[in-house]
Amino acid sequence: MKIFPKIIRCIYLISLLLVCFGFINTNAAEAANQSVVTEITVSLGNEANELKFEPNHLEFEAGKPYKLRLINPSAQKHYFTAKDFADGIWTSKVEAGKVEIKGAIHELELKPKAEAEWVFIALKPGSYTLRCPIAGHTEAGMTGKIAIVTH
Ligand SMILES: [Cu+2]
Repeated sequence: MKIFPKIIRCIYLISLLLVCFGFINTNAAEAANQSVVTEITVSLGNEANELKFEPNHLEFEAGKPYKLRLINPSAQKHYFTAKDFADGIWTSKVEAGKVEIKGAIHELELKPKAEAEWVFIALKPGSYTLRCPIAGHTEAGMTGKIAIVTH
């Protein structure tokens, strides 16, 4: 006769666990929805082989997650160089092709037609310089400004 309440208690505990687990799952989904990643695309050069970043003014909000998509539609390679900016963010990963690189990144080189995604959280407010250091490119105007702002 003692075994029956034990089974009931067991079923009760299991259903309690299932309810808790469902609750945690719902909360995780809500949290993921709230921190929606903002996607921004920057072109390094263009199809006309002009030496410029498009756009050349970027603004990020401190504390927010971003996916910076870098593309190079031109016929020559370019760099995305913004070392102080890179120090002012927390890089989650850089994804290029089938490769994901985790950890701090300071500079990206994009070969013609290449594409990469830089996933990070903007942290340190400030104004940063972006440039392509390939000989002649910075001088020709391949520069930009990046701002991390607070609201
Ligand atoms: Cu360049």
